[in-house]
Amino acid sequence: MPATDKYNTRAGAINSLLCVGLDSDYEKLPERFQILENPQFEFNKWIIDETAEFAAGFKINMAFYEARGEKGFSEIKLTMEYLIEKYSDIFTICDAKRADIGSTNKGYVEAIFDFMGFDAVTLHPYLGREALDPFLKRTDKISIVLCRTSNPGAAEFQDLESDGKPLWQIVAEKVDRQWNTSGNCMLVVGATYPEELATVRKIAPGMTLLVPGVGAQGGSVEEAIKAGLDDQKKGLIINSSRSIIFSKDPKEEARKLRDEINVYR
Ligand code: OMP
Repeated sequence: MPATDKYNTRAGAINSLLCVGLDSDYEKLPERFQILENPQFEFNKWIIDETAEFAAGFKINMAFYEARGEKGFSEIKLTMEYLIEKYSDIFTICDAKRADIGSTNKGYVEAIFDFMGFDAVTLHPYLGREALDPFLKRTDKISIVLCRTSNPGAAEFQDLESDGKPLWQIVAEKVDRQWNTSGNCMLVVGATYPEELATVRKIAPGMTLLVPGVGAQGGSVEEAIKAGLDDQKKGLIINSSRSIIFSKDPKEEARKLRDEINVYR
């Protein structure tokens, strides 16, 4: 099954556009997990089991694992093995923000898609389509390209204009019209920029958008949903990490956010 279908099937089956971010910073784990042999994996396993019924996707940001060297890397692998074995219908995103020259990208493709088994990866577009080819030609997987990021300083480069258009709009147009020939691209647009999100939706009416920035970063769920839904009232992957996984009750927080998203659909 193509990976876009995998996301849509799961989102439809459980009526949810929620992606739970497994940003399992070791320092922030409850002590009962920190003392275990595989603390990040055991924590993830607990979060996954608690939130899976509301999750159309899980996103693992590699930074929080790479910080622990080879130990962290093995805990991503354990987490992916668990997801593939127990929740094979849930869409998995490796948030690595990769991209290099083409020959180097081949290594990232093998590590992320084949060794770890993710369905999708986040990529920055700076090196251009030619360099990203090893990702794009994996038609069984999804390339999620950064378009308008959620951070306060996103404008520094992304708002620079060429032919009267900001760079993020050019990225949205290129990915939609030239890179997505196999239907295996998505775009990242932060919930913290709902106006830009609405513009990206106009530029790319049929594209699925990964939207981080609700919860800890303060983006409005209502504004993001209203700005970003496609004409089928779908087409969004709403990610929240810290505000779910480090809350008192991750299950309840995931349920609340799933329901809040659905209210505005
Ligand atoms: P919380 O702010 O804790 O919900 O985490 C947001 C997650 O989304 C982190 O893993 C970020 O690295 C990631 N993210 C952004 O916050 N902003 C972006 O523009 C893009 C991403 C991403 O690619 O997922």
